[in-house]
Amino acid sequence: MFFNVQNINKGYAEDVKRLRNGIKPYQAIQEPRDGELLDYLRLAAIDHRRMLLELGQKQEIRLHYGACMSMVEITTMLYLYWMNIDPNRPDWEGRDRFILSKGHAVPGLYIALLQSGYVKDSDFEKYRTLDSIFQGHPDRNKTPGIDCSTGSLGQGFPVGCGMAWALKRDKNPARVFCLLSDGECNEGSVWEAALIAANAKLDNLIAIIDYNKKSSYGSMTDRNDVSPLSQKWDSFGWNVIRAKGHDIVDLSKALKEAHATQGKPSVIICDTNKGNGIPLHARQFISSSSGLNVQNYEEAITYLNNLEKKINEEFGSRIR
Ligand SMILES: Cc1ncc(C[n+]2csc(CCOP(=O)(O)OP(=O)(O)O)c2C)c(N)n1
Repeated sequence: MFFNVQNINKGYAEDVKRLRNGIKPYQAIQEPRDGELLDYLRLAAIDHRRMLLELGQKQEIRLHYGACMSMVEITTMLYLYWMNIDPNRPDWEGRDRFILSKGHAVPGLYIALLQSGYVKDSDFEKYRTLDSIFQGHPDRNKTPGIDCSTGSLGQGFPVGCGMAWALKRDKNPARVFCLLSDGECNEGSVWEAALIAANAKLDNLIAIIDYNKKSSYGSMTDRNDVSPLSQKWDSFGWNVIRAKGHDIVDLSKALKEAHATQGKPSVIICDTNKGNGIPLHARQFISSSSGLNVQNYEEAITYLNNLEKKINEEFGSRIR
């Protein structure tokens, strides 16, 4: 096994999949009805974070922890619950498409692909070697489940617009989910594509912005600020939804609203924390691809273990 974490805990993604089985796609999560599912999704997000930390430590790589940790609930929600996908058939025509336009956060996408069943634990042994399916940025020719190669910010989203347009033309009901970063909204290509998508009424396109308000070297407001984001997207003709990006229930409500919106594309602007789950990142700004020393790594694992314990204690009687 590459990830020890799967031995210590209980593989919460499997529990999510068991409960998810039989539920039609695109249903909002409701409390208290879906309490157990919700708890497992939260726990799967903790697993995801621990695996990211472990990957970084084992491979001694600098893996954009901030960017990856910021989007965990978003990809957990999409891959384990929301999207209409079949990991056994990555090329199935009817699948929803996901594009990680903020391609530097690809380690997080690889973990989501592992948890949902596209790739195996053992695939991580060769992580970022020449013949590995896992490269430093998303590569659609190498990794099952990846629909678009990205890495140059501002590139994936326009491709997503083209995909959504083609799906509409082919009368394919699949959706395109495209995850962008806030710093990426500095790219002109984002706004060209946003304009086209609204004019083409691509209501099968859902842009999700990981709005953590920090870019590579500091706060967005000190650089080329993109605020007010909501007003900008609204003026480009998009249906704008605001969500708490680490809150599974709020994300599910936002996705439901986007799903129900007709005649225009939707953007979900998610308020997030860069490096969420790593105490060091909460204390101070850490530049984009910095590693973690052993002390900060262990502190993060302890923090996540305590969070897991708290969820299990609060909901334990229902869970196991
Ligand atoms: C066109 C382009 N310019 C520069 C980079 C280098 N780069 C990698 S990550 C990053 C910024 C990270 O901040 P942000 O876009 O806000 O994403 P976050 O890490 O917060 O998710 C930059 C400039 C790139 N990948 N593409």
